[in-house]
Amino acid sequence: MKVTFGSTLALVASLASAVNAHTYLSKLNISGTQYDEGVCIRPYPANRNYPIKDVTSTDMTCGVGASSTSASQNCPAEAGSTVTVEWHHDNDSASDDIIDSSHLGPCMVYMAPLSSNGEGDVWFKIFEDGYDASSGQWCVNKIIANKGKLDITLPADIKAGDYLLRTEIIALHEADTDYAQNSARGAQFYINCAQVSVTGSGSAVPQGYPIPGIYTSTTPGVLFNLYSSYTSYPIPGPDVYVAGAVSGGDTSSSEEAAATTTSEDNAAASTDYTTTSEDNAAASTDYTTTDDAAAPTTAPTDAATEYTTTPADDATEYTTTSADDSAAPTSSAPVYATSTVVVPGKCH
Ligand SMILES: *[C@@H]1O[C@H](CO)[C@@H](O)[C@H](O)[C@H]1NC(C)=O
Ligand SMILES: *[C@@H]1O[C@H](CO)[C@@H](O)[C@H](O)[C@H]1NC(C)=O
Ligand SMILES: [Cu+2]
Repeated sequence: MKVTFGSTLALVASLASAVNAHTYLSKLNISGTQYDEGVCIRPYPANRNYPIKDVTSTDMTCGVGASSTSASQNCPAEAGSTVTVEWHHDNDSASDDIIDSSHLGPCMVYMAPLSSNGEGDVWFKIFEDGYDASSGQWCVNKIIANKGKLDITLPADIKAGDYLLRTEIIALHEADTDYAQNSARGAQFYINCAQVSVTGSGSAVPQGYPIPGIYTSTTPGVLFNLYSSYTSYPIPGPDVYVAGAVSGGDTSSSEEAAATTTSEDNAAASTDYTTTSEDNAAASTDYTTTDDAAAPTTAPTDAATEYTTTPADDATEYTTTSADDSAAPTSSAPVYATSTVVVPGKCH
């Protein structure tokens, strides 16, 4: 009996310490107006600061259970304005410690039209900050130093309308292990969605990608050894959408048209794409976007193949090495496993 009792105490203690190491999105400050906890952030689950680890789960979209909830209002935000997002560990008291300093990793922000509820190829990345080798700082170091706050800028040219604003921190302290191989470890995703009503005269509809779907458990940057020596970190997911990179949301058709005209000379692809095809006007804009900027660095044979794949695949392929391409999904609609029970991650 003594042994059993002792074990129970140990388990309780370890669960308690796990709870004491996570984080959640608490507040927004949009162009100087503060929106307190919960105002336009989707309601929190019971254990609001727990991570998600299964990248195939629909919880990856907006956090645990948040695909079926709605915020009490959509906070107004002018396109191009600054949004300060603010994470907290336990609560929004000034003394809160934000996130455990063991939880090093990147921060990212994505957007998708609210009407999609985050389903489909709808997510575009608007911010990312990973590891800065010159200062040795991760995004997580910065938000701890800045009392949980991080400034991001909404793209200046996106079409007005209601959007989901999805914040994501990946804590890498157990990311040296593939979660699919060992569910006791793996990268920890801290995800929340706010709802914002964007105003402005823009018309851009950036290329969107599916969440879940943009990461696998072995995507570089999801699988990452924080305890090795490293000088850079591959931030996973599509490249950041830069205002001006698309006009009117015409992306895939013109990209495909342009790509087929230039595959004989991939080394010069970045030049070719601004000068060829009957879709020239659209192409020259499109090929300054995120995906294509990275394209010329891939091997010529891969590039020829990649440009004929669907746009949803491109984000993954262009940000990974050519060796990964054979593993990239060939369909824009991969089959996802059904949602599984969320197991709180072990924390230090
Ligand atoms: C919101 O942001 C503005 C502008 O940065 C700042 O002056 C204000 O103090 C912030 N509000 C809160 C409650 O932090
Ligand atoms: C905030 O969380 C801390 C534990 O981190 C706790 O001690 C404190 O009482 C909480 N404050 C409020 C207002 O809930
Ligand atoms: Cu944690």
